Amino acid sequence: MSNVTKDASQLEIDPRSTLAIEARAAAHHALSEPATATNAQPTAPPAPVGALHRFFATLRAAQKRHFLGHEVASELSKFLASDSTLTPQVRKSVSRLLRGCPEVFLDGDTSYATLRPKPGIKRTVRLHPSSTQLEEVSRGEFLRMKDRQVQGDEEASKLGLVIDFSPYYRDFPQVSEAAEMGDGISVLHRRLSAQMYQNADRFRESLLKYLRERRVDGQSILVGDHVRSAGDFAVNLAAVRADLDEIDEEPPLSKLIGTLRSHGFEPGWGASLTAIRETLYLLARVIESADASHFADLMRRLPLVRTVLMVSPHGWFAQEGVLGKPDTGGQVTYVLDQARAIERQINDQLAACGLDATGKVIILTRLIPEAEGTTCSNPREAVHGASDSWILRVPFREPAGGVHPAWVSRFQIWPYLEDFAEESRQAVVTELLGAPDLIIGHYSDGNLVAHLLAEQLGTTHCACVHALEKTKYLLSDTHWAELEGQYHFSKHFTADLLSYNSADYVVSSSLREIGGTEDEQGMIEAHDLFSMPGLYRVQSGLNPRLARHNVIPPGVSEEFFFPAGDPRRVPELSESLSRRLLGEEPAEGCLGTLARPELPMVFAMARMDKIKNLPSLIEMFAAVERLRENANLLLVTSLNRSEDAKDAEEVEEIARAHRLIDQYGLHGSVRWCAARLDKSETGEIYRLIADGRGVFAQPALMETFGLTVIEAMACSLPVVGTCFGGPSEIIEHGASGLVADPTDIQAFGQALADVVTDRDRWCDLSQGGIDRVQSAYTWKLHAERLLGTANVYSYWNHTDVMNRPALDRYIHTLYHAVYRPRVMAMDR
Ligand code: UDP
Ligand code: LCN
Repeated sequence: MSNVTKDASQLEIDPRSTLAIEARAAAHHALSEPATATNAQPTAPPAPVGALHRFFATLRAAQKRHFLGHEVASELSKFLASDSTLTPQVRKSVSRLLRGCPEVFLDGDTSYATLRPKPGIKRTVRLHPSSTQLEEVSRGEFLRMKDRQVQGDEEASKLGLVIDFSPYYRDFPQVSEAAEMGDGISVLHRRLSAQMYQNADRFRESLLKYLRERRVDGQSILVGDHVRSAGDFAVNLAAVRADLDEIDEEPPLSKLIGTLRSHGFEPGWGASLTAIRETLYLLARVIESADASHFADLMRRLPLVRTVLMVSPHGWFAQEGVLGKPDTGGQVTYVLDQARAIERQINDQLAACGLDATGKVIILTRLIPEAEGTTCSNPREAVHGASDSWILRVPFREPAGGVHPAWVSRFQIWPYLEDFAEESRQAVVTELLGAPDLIIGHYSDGNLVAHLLAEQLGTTHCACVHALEKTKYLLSDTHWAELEGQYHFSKHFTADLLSYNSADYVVSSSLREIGGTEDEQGMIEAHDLFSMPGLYRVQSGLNPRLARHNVIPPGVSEEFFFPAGDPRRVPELSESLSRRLLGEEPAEGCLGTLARPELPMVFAMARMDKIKNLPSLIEMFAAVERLRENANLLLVTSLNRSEDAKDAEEVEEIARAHRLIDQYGLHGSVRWCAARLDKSETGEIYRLIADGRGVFAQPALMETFGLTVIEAMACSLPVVGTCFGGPSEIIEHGASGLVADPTDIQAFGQALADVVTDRDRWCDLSQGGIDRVQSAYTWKLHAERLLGTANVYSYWNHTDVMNRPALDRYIHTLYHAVYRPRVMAMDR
């Protein structure tokens, strides 16, 4: 065994496991991008080898063998600052070469590194002391070297399972420019439609077949069954357009439908003469010319989705009284808001297409009999604010078939999911009277179930990511075996590989989730090349450059999250909330008496997970005098007593926070409330804190997106957000909030102090935050894009130009040979 093996207790969550944080000076790239897939290992161009030898020697002096991205970046900036012999040219090229490098290994006297010449592209290289140039090594060899560090030579040299998805994506379009990352739909569409136009007859036939098979409520739409050939289709199209052109005044829709039907067309092309003419114009352009942009516009306009199934099994899924409970946060808010927005968008689209039908959305989750006062034991519940959206709860089963009564942590959920999917399939088909038109999976467990259902029902699968645990827990791949008892990462990461590869398209909330930036590896990208020693080596897992990744950020509910100056505020709600949380004698569950209640509040509200890093906020508050003197700290979490918590991480975090308040003597400046606020109260607490010129703190060690950030911004409350993950993309630093490094206690604390002590700055950031959310983060935008994207992917899947059968068989094999046996061996 080598000296890098850690025991499980040493394994801390580290946000920066995949992130480099400094050395960001260089603006260009040292290596050019390979023309082919990420697996390609072209020859490296000359590198500043002398300087690299010296840099790796300084790493050796640190007595460590493995350096993660942020450590490489910080060591590199120290090295560049200390070595005065380096010429500017050499400095620049070393910085470029190692920019965003996710890891360096020192293996004996040879140094290995992963280089990232561009976001989403990795090279594996090594440097031997006697070498005069960097040597490319294969991904397999690189992973074997990594395993050697943990397993020792003998074990690591054995043949083991290698997972490699790259052959299945050989012909799949990929983004070539970093700027296109997150816009997979455009790239896919451009490339595939160009291919299709090369065989125009085949394309017309396939489009006709696709349109002819569309149904709404069992009724034929768009094109009638009797239009059999592409030739007839084109002739009929010209004829119907000519007839429509002769109509001068807007006739009733029934008459327009009569005209359509007389030429073999069915309803669904529009609700008015103008709309039908426009859509048929797009169709004519698509059939006659090779213009992909018309094709995308056409597909987005068509009423192809009426019923949607959303899958979100874990946590406590309900509309009230659950946020802040373990495993229960933004995803629940997101799914409920998404369901409402999607239903609304489907209804708008069906009406605009002239169809007399309405949309229906089912949210499938888990039924928890021991519901702790929530509605989680209710099998069917109407979604508030929607017309025909429902929460459908299906129980988890014990091996003998009985219902499992209690909540199950997201880390222990795996053995229940296959039975859950099977029972849910029947419930969903009964509820919708057939298969849904679209299945949206949420997070790892939801996407595994969505994958099983989509496969059986033949439906398009859209995967929403929310969070990827591998990037949250430092070294959770390499040291999976030690963590298995508590976290079951072997099942979790395998499920992620299977379901995110099987989904037809993947929706992320931020670019960080996909291919990251030039300085930081993205979260999907972190699943491209990794090893779980003794289990398998992943040579190509999730490729962030495939044109299946799309950034479609969520929004905030405008009903609850509006600016502080808005007349919709309810004075009674403000007063009662202020009394409950901020008053001299607060409600039960609030700890701490404030010596100077008139001071602005540094406010944080989050789950008590390690990753949320709330105890560090206490340290920041204590460490920066300017902050302590000019503000109070308000924490709102669902629990504030360890003895009430059931989740192991929660127990630890609560205890740590209490210790820090005692240690720094912060009584008198901290109010800590155990509360579960409903949405109107949440909106109002942000506004109350904004009334007092406070600030919202989001110091997470890693945040996939961060709904609280946009909620606070929408409510006029300036935010200081973490530089790790989504918040750094939401907040334009200095304009709509501040971004700071939460591992730098002083820096984050100073940023908070800057906001509360400078009135002009506060006003600018407050207004900047409102503007940012209103222009970029609305649910309407989200629903329009998500459904438009679904139409396009669903068409391309139908045409089978993406070679799915081989990929599906590989996923099936891994499910049965790797995932399932491990899951079946778990207790339930
Ligand atoms: N939330 C809440 N009470 C809490 C903690 C969180 O109401 O004690 C809500 C918060 O308003 C937001 C969501 O839960 O809507 C948290 O979402 P975010 O994306 O910030 O974090 P997550 O918990 O999903 O990691
Ligand atoms: C999960 C997270 O960790 C958050 O960052 C997101 O905002 C939330 O899901 C909703 O997507």
